[in-house]
Amino acid sequence: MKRNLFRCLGLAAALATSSIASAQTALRMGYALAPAPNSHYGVAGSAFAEEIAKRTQGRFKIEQYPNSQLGGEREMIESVQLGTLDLVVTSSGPVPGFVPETGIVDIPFLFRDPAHARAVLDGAIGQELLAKFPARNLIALAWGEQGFRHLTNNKRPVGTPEDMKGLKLRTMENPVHITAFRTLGAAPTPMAWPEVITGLQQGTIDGQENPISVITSAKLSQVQKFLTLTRHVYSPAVVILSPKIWGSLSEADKSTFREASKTAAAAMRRFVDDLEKRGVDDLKAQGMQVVMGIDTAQFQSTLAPAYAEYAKKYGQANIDRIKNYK
Ligand code: EAX
Repeated sequence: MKRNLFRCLGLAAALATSSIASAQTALRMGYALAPAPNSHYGVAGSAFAEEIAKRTQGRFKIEQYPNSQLGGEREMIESVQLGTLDLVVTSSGPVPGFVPETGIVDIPFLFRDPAHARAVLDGAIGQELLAKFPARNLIALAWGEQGFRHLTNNKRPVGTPEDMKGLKLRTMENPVHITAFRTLGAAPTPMAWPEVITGLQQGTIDGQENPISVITSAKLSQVQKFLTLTRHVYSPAVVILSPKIWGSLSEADKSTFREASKTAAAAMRRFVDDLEKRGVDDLKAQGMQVVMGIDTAQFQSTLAPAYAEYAKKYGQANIDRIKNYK
């Protein structure tokens, strides 16, 4: 009698466990840098994971794959498009290769400051851009943030466009950036992030450009001597979901995923704000020689031919709409 009872209890427990397991869907999320608390991507990933688990009572579990484990950002976006990866938190770098219109946000010296950039991206303009992703088989949930990009290199302190001449500069796989650095006189080399550190160590590239958030979390002071606070581009991030997953969600869960991505974006922005306060001092303490600023107008006038190309590609009215946004 007792043995039957225990057998029934065991069966009930097994059924209960398997029903919880089958009721839980694990989603894989990839990103380029360290997990929380050591990078803005990790902070976004963990904030998203916690929010999803809480709001869906554990029906969804986010499994994070940090440190470019699943490849460079372009590769991860392709995997999300194909449905072999569920989520990616990526920089805007490779995105114009999938959604061409987004390249407008990568134009040098377009955004005045973080508040301007956040207002544009969270407002009508930014939401219009996110709405262009589904036609490219990607679901963009929210704009996150990396911060303003700066220049690092091993050759010399850079203070003017003249100093850029001939610099073998790694850029993201982004046509707007490649045009900009070629126009400034550098030798731009588009390269996926996972190859950058080795390239700098081996001298195949002299420098790269990234926000303080990336320079610190990737410990670039170990492979780069000079930093110039160029603030040449505001670098957004974007949380992208696979359309395969999106199509399987109820309306309520779709709203939950959007809200959780906004929570992740807010966590990213807080992380970047905090790092901007102390990141340069930390990099100086780690031995980097820092040029604290440039004559932005001088760089902008050198970039005139690039701006003419951008106006042709994106429309001067669209560029001005962002530039003048209050
Ligand atoms: O982690 O490829 C890049 O430079 C991007 O900023 C990337 O997110 C770095």
